[in-house]
Amino acid sequence: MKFKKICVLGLGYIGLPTATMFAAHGIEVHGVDINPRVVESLQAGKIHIHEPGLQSLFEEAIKSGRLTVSSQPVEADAFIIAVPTPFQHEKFGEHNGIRFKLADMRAVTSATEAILPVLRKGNLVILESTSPPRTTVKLVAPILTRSTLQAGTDFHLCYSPERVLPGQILRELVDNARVIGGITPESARAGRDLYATFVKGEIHETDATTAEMVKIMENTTRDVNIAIANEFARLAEKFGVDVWEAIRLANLHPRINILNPGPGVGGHCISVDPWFFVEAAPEFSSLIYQARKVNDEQPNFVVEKVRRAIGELKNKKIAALGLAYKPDVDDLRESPAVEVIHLLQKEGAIVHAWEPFAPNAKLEGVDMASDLDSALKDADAILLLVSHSQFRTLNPVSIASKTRARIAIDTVNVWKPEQWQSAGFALHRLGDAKSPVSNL
Ligand code: SAJ
Repeated sequence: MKFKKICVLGLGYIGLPTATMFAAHGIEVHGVDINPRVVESLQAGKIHIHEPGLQSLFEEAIKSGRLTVSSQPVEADAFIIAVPTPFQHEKFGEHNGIRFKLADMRAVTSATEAILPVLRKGNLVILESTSPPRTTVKLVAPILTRSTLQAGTDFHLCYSPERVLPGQILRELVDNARVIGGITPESARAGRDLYATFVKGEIHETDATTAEMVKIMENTTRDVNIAIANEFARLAEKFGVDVWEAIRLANLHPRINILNPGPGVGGHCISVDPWFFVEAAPEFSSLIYQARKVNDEQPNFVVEKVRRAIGELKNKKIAALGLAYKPDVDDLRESPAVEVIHLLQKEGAIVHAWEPFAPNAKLEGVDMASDLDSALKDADAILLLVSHSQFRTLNPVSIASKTRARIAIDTVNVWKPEQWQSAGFALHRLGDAKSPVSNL
């Protein structure tokens, strides 16, 4: 199948790079977003997210005239839906005493409905949003069928998960293998033809529900693996061990690859997607559920660590470094760092937070510093929550000159204990019962 024009619904972390990439490869692209501020910013040539390399590629696409943006879909050969599928914040499901989060599919529903007036015979519709198993056949197809066109016969319908890592999206969009699940083999083939425009990785055709499951399985596996790393950190502290050293040694085994403990699992993917399995089949998801619980509880473990390092938390001033959900991104969604700050404040601590990737972010109940120095000023302790590159290279001697704090807590294992100790700090590391050395 040949594609001259496509329409991408949802211009966020996935939709915007995807739309830009198609335009950069000669396809006429119309991007749609329901947020007027996003549309306005993009129409003015400015991207609203931080992703290396994207701004310049986007500018070129806009200048070439191949990429346009508005709030309404237009007729096209193919439609890609890349809208958020978060979980509901107020409603929960329950099964045999297990309380689980529920997927909020409103954005997928309304994006699909928005396509209805412009859907034509022979079109291809692709859902990219991570979705519970069977969403394509049970939610998207019935909505599109309201057009009187039949899914699979009059138009093609696919599910194709995005698998790109924020921070490396442009490279991974091209190089990663793609899975395309069609509701018919012909749909999958049409999906392949579209993504082959720029994908250099292998493209695998399958059915839509398998593709949905593949996506959730990937992120669930990572969640479970991080949960076990977080449990190892707790166990190491109990047994007087440095978990980072233990992990390094365990990973010398040819078939072991333990991930990194940290303050918890955040972002809009890994902390959300496993719930899609738990919601769909709680009777078969007990391990997945437990892993979610371990990771969601990790911010509490960090707060306990801080308490052990500085004693009573009430009225203690803490400089919290990093709010993003992971290193070198500006995304604060479901960030464990933010959760740690809220919990510390609940205990009466006074937290001043510095996030270099989102210095102007407004977060309810979080006191944002305007720069590193003002976060450090008057602090009793420094708490590192995200291993942004610029935090990794901080010079403890220079930090010591900017603050009276002499206690530092590193939850992500990037500061070198000897360096911080010789600069006068007691450095406490998450998962390391051996730090600080002076306490041995
Ligand atoms: N984290 C740890 N320890 C680790 C690795 C990560 O605590 O060893 C934490 C991070 O700090 C972060 C969270 O886990 O809070 C998730 O970060 P991540 O880098 O593992 O993943 P995401 O959410 O940025 O991207 C994931 C990727 N999925 C997998 O690696 C299986 C990406 O390929 C997906 O495209 C993306 O989810 C998505 O959109 O689903």
